Amino acid sequence: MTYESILVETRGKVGLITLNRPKALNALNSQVMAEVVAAAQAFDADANIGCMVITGSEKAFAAGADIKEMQAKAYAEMYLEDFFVGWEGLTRIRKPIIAAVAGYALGGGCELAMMCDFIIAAENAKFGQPEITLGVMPGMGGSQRLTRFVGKSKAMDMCLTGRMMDAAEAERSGLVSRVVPLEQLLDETMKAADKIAALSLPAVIMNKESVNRAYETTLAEGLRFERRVFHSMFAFEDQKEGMAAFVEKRPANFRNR
Ligand code: CO8
Repeated sequence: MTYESILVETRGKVGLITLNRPKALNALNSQVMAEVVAAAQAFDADANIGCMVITGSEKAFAAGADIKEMQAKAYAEMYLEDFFVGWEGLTRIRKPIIAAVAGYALGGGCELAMMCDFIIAAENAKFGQPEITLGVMPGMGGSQRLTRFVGKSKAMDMCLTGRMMDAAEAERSGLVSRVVPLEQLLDETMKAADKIAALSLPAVIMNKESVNRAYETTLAEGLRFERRVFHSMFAFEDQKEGMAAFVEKRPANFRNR
C-alpha cells in the first residue's frame, strides 16, 4: 500500500509510523485514519515486527481531528458513516504501540496518543482536549480515556476549560510514562521499542492484553484473567528459556521474537 499522509518505515524489528501533514499540523482526517490503521495492521501481521511507534513532527504530534473536514457535516452524515469509528481498529492491534509525542497533541491528537499503549513525551509536548472551544466535545475517547489516565478532576478541568497540559504536568498526572529532551525523543522511544521487540512476542502480547483488561473488568475478574494467562505461559519455550537463562546467569535467547 502507498501512503500519502503518513511515512512508514521499518527499523530493525520496530515499525515506525510518522504522521505527515505538516501544513495542517498533522490534523487527523479520514485518510490519515485509514492509513495509520492499515499500516499498524500490516505491522501487526508482519512476523519480523515486535513493536510499533507512532510519532508526528517536532511542532505537532497532531493538532486534532481535521476541523475543516468536519465543519460542514450534518448529523445524519456523521451518524450514518459512524464518523471516525475506524480508529477503533487501532485499539485491536495486538503488538505494543508507543506514542512518541512532541509539540501539540490536542483533541483527536491527544486521543490518538492515548489509544497507544504508552506515551513518551518530549519536553515541549502539550496535551489538551480543546473541543469545548469549538462548541463540541471529545469524540475519539477523550472523555473516557483521559479520565482513566488522570482522574475525574483533571479530566473535567481539561474538557471543560479546554486548557493545555504541559509535559511535566502530563507526567505528574500519569498521562505520559516519561518525558525526554526533544532532540532525544525518537532515540529514547526507539530504545524502548527495540527492548520490547527483543522479548518473547507472545509474552509481550499477553502482558498488553492483561494490562488492558484492567480497564474493562472488575478487579476480581482481572486478577483471575491475569492468573490464567500467567499459567498458560508455561506452555511456551520462551518461559523455559527465560527462566533457564536467569538461573544460568546468561542473556535469554527468546525463540518467539
Ligand atoms: N484541523 C484542521 N486544520 C488545522 C487543525 C485542525 N485540528 N489544527 C491546525 N490546523 C491548520 C490551521 O488551520 C493552519 O492552516 P492554514 O495555514 O491553512 O491556515 C495550520 O494548521 C497551522 O495552524 P495555525 O496557524 O493555527 O498554527 P499556530 O501555531 O498558530 O497554532 C494550534 C497551533 C494552537 C495547535 C492551533 O492550530 C489550534 O488551536 N488548532 C486546533 C486545535 C483543536 O481545536 N483541536 C481539536 C480539534 S476537534 C477534535 O479533535 C475532535 C476529535 C474527535 C472527533 C471524533 C468524531 C467521532
